[in-house]
Amino acid sequence: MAFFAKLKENLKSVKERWSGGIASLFTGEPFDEFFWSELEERLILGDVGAVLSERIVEEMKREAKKRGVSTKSDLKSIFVSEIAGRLAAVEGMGQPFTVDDPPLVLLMVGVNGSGKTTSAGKLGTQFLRQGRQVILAAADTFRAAATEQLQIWGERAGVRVIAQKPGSDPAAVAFDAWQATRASSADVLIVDTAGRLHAKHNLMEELRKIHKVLEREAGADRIRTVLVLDAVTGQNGVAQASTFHRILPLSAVILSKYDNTAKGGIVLPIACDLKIPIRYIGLGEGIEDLSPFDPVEFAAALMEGDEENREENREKNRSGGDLK
Ligand SMILES: Nc1nc2c(ncn2[C@@H]2O[C@H](COP(=O)(O)OP(=O)(O)OP(=O)(O)O)[C@@H](O)[C@H]2O)c(=O)[nH]1
Ligand SMILES: [Mg+2]
Repeated sequence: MAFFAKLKENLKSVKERWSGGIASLFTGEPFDEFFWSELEERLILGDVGAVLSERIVEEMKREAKKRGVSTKSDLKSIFVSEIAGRLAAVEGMGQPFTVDDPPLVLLMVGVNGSGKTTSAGKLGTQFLRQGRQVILAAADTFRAAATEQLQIWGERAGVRVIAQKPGSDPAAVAFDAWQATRASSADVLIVDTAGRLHAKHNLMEELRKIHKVLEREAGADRIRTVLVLDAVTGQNGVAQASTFHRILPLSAVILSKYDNTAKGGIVLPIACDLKIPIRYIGLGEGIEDLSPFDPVEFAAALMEGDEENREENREKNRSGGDLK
């Protein structure tokens, strides 16, 4: 329950900064062209992207006409179902990984500092709590402190970490870790990798090599490539996701640092344009702070600000203040 409350609280803070502005558009009076252009603008400001924002607004217009809706408040449910529907249409959206045929291999990828190591630790903890035996692979051999950081996570979670010395071949670490997974009949192997800029060809090739080794040893069906995307990145995150997806098809996005972002609209282009499911969101730095992404709750939370805004307006009315 605390977990759910935290998610709600987090979505609330997102709403206050971005979607609060969206919710306040949907009050009372009949709508006009100005309403639609304002809505489109706010979607764009929230990282939804220009083309997709326009498409969402067009679809809403069509739906409003079809249903004969004439007031802004009546448009709310159309908006919520438009957003939730688009997100939920992506296979796997909001669904945590399951270990149906162990061992499951998760390859964590992403740009520098996106939250890969932290997310690997959080995921390891969740699997452990499900009674699964987990192994973490420190395949970030680039940064000297990286292995140590993963080992700290491993200790905290009570998970075994397979590592080699700094500078060694990350694909060799992945190979070793797979052998250890097999030898100990572990259920889940989580491979942490070094941060890499998606635009750097040689670094992306290195990633491909790690994947190739795992694929050869474990078989493609067991491997899930997981992009950890910093929610604060904004529109550049879409470019990141698109490039990683082209190099190695992604099974999931973990949207990290959701607690830090002023926006949240990036989930829409990731889902609608790239068709990658957002399976989890990171809600803080602690081991507990990873939650499945809930598309319906996300969409509904965008409208929750409305109640508060109305209350605020009522308050201003009572004190004779300006409603604006
Ligand atoms: N607030 C918040 N901070 C997070 C979250 N996830 C990770 N962080 C923080 O982000 C920073 C970077 O996290 P790491 O897990 O080291 O990122 P990384 O992708 O492994 O970084 P590199 O290995 O250097 O590429 C750390 O200070 C984490 O505590 C999150 O969901 N919320
Ligand atoms: Mg790391």
